[in-house]
Amino acid sequence: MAAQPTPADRFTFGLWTVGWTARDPFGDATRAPLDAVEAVHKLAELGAYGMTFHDDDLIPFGAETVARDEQISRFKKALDETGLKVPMVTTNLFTHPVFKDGGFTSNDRSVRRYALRKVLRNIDLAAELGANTYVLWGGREGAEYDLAKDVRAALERYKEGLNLLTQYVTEKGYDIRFAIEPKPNEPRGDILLPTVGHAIAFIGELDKPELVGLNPEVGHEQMAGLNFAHGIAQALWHGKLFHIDLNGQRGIKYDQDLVFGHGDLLNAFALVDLLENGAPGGGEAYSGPRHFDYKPSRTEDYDGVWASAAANMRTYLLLKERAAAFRADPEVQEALAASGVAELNQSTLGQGETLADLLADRGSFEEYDVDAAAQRGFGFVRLNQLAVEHVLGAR
Ligand code: GLT
Ligand code: MN
Ligand code: MN
Repeated sequence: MAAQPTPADRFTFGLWTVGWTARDPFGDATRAPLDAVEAVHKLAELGAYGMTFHDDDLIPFGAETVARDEQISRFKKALDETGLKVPMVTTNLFTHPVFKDGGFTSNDRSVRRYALRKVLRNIDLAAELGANTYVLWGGREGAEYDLAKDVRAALERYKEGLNLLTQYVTEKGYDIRFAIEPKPNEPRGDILLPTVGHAIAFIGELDKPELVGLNPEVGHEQMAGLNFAHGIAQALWHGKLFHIDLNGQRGIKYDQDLVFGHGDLLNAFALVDLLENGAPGGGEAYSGPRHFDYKPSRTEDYDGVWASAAANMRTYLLLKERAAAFRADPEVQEALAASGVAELNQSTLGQGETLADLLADRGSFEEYDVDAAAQRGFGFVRLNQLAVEHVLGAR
């Protein structure tokens, strides 16, 4: 089994993932802090391609310029030694108490100005490190109380913030695009831009929509009871899948950030099939980094942390292998055809056919045998069983 990751697989990890010390709302940290340099070496050994970080993961909040520069140069040295890349960078606009009512959409204007400056400073570092995606997760952009947040005004301020960021990278000539990460709730009671769909609609209102896309996370859509593979298919269709956060989630509850595949495994299979092979009828596959945003469970020591990091990559590769076998199986191809999956690629009107032609086509309506057509069985269950058998390695 080819489940040994290499940099060619383009697996990346947030420094905040393997570096999570496992403090939660009910209990203290169960692990000692992890040095960024050690994380770089460990991830490289495991076969990862890159690492990502928030400003404050790498450089403690409020560090003096000298300490900041020193930490950046230690980090760059580790990247040089290992060849690990930094394809994405992001900003922490959620930990410090100043962000308790949000960054770009805080009711306090001075906080909004500070948040923008914090992001702009870190974009310079992202550009210096060669990152071309900048993620914006607005975990504190939201509210607990409906009357305490003017959502219309908050969206205006969010838009103002994004417009300033796209203006900045354009003026600086940076090759950086922004990726909004939706989440329905947690830490706020309700977060703005809660799902892939909300974020796509918002992007359409921006000055430079071509510079803004999405970083959807498996668990965040599943927390809202949504189908992640469907969300990703739509993001691809809009040309907006700029980045992705892979992890696992078991149903509608708090954000679990489990290892990829440790939640809804069949949906993870459909997702990997889509990312690797594109939709069954063609269309764009995903070419960006396969980024894991998970939390090594609080029960694990550092051996468990590194084992869980490896598990994310191995599970992805196993599913990739299973997806290739699924696609190559003649019985699957036959089942896809019988189910009409390929038929959905045919346009509903024929080549050159007009609306008037459709209206004149008696066979499509007046003489259409609705009852006969209603008899058709689609065979979707058989197709799904074939998928299950491929996932289980039974075929
Ligand atoms: C935080 C969050 C993640 C986001 C990170 C990027 S921070 O850990 O839970 O989903 O991707 O800001
Ligand atoms: Mn999450
Ligand atoms: Mn995430």
